[in-house]
Amino acid sequence: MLSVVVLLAFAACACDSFGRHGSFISRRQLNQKAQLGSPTGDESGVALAAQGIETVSGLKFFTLEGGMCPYAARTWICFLELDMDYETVGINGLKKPEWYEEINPKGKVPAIQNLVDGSLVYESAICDEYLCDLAQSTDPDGPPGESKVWKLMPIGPGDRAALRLMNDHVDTEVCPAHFTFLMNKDGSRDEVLKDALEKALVVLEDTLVSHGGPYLMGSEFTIADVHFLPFFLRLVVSLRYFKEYEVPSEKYPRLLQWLEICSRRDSVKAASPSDERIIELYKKFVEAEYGFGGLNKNK
Ligand SMILES: N[C@@H](CCC(=O)N[C@@H](CS)C(=O)NCC(=O)O)C(=O)O
Repeated sequence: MLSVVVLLAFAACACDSFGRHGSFISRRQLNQKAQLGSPTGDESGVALAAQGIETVSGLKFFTLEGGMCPYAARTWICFLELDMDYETVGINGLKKPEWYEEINPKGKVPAIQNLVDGSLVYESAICDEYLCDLAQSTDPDGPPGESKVWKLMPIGPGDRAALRLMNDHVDTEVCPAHFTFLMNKDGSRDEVLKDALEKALVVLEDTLVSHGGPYLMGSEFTIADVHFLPFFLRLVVSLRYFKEYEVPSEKYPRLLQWLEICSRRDSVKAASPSDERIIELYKKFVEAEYGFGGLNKNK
């Protein structure tokens, strides 16, 4: 049943075009380019994907055509925040090219291919940290010894662990609670499911308070914000439309303020679909008959 929903998502994503960021290369164009350099057509999928495209960084970003995938949105935001050069390759989710299995054996987006050293990276959380690792540098004017400059990641081991724990909470608690509530068709269970979601959201509200905001890790915008943003945006829009549920501002003032502040960033604007497109896509989820709870267990 899950695959039905995934297919619906792909169907909704497949026909759209990208927003203003990232040069879009279709599968057909990519294959044409690949075939030009591969007269015998017997190269591996990775080689095929790698041919014919040049960026300074040599980084290719695999995402769904249409740019609606919230996982890929995370990595997209990181590319933009880190000001990294990259080439976008849109994958048609309904008709994934065979070679894509060699980029990501799980067949999912996002994925990154580094043409310089051959690295293949997938899973959004890992892609995002990978980009931070690549962008990380040493401040020549810093104190003697190591003086690392990180963007989007804190430096201290404790902070880094806290960030990863928060991301884990989003994936394992918040996202499943959102989808379970959204998809529930038994009205008598709505209250319980709403409470479960609110309980999961309290952790993030409390974190904003304890870290002092305005961002989840404190004064700096980090991967923790990136990780939750695409999902919280979809949560707010979908629950308002389908459940007439507003995230209560008296209970979550910091969280709602956080969404507003983050939404002003160019990177977030670029990777955020309009409310209309979110509703259009989620209509397909909500109208599908299914028997599971929690679409996004981040598997
Ligand atoms: N755990 C993965 C989830 C990624 C994911 O599920 N992406 C969806 C699109 S939004 C996908 O590619 N699904 C393809 C499939 O399941 O075959 C991550 O964090 O990157």
